[in-house]
Amino acid sequence: MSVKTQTKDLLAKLGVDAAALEGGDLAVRTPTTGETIANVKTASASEISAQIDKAHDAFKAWRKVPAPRRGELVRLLGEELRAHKDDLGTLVSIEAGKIPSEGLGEVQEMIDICDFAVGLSRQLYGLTIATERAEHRMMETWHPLGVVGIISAFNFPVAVWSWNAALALVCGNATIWKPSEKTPLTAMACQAIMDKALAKFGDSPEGLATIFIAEREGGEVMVDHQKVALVSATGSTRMGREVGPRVAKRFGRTILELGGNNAGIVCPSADLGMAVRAIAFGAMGTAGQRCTSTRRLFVHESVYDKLVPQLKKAYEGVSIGNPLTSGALVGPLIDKDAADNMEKALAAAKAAGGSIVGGERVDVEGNEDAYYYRPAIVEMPEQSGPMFEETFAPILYVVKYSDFDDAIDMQNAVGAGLSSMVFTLNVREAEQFLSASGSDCGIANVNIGTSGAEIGGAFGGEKETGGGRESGSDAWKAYMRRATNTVNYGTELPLAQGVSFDI
Ligand code: UN1
Repeated sequence: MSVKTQTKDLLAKLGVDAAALEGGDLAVRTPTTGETIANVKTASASEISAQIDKAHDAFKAWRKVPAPRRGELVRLLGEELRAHKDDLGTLVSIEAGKIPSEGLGEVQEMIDICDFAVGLSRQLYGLTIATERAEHRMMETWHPLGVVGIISAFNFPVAVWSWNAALALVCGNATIWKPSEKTPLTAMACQAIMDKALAKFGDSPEGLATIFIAEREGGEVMVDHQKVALVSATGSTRMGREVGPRVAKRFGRTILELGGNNAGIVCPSADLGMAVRAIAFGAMGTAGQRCTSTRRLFVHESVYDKLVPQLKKAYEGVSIGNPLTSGALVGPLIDKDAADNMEKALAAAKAAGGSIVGGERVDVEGNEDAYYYRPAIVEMPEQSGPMFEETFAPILYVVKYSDFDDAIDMQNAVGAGLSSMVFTLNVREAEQFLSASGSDCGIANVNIGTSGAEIGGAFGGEKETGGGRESGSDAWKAYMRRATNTVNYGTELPLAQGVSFDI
């Protein structure tokens, strides 16, 4: 069966109308073979605007629905995702090129966040705060925000939507989603799944949770629209630099989850076997196309000559192939641009004195328009050149260090601040790494890789990563507005700070 037919069958099973896959202006390709698998229609600016207006009306009704009842919609979404996990996971493999286990893992992440959000729907709480005035009560309440616009990237084409949508919906918001133009089919499948949950739920307002397929200009309509209270954008730092100020200009809110240039430090006492496995998954997994992928490694001089050969062995042995037809661990890069960026970074690394193992293009099933590469390890004399930038490809730069403070400084010396790890059995090093003067990232791990975070924690990072937090912990607060309420249940009207104003 051709991959195009397989895609059509899967989409039909997931509930997407076959007519939506042909005749549109946006060609959709699979990175697994490079062939075009659908042509979908993009939305016009006026269609997007009308959709936002409708979402705003839906929000006005949805905010009055009790939060635990809103949780029921997300519970139903989780049930539908459980029922369609295999098909949606395979579709992720087709459209984003992930290996089956990672495609399924992404859908599991969606199910997990739904479970989390259902519980959260009974825990949207505010504080009661001591007041300085007699017979008064001061408290805070959290209210729904409005329409939440979601922008997601190709590399997590379904999970990132669910982190945002599950939380936004239980918090009483409407959502409107612009998926990456590289992965519209998985988004259409998610919408079909959402529609099933909405139908089972019964009485939700029309237009509560929708998508639109568009290129950049379509996204701009949403970014600039006054009725979109919050834009949650996941993607490159370049995209965030544009979205952030545009939304701020109209005093909208943003959650930005942008690039990562994640590093690890391997200390003298590290369990090297564990470190090799964590580094291999972090740097080669998802073909280096996670925002949490491991890109830089600082290895203590006393273990360098043990660790690096083990890593090279793992790299030489790793299987590269079509995720749909082989059991390979490394799939394709998303497209030619990604391949060009990988080649450019490797050339720059070489010019900076790097010594490279791997990094060659690999022919898979003779598909010229598919871009498979052997993951590369680049030993660098020092941190320089391309190490300071995020290249969305499986390149791992390795630098030797002798002083732990220097290693932390090198780790923190880049623009991005998403994820980090240290491998050590030394409690002083571990605690220093996690302390205020340690890693400056939003995620700092000990004896665990940089990628593959659970949904229970807040996800996001500092500096050029944008500062936003999604997913677990109290990330929900970004999807709500806070009101401080003071109630006077006495017969006097005392003023704060002892001010008197007798009339
Ligand atoms: C991303 O690459 O945009 O921590 C998100 C991880 C995943 C999410 C990655 N849970 O690697």
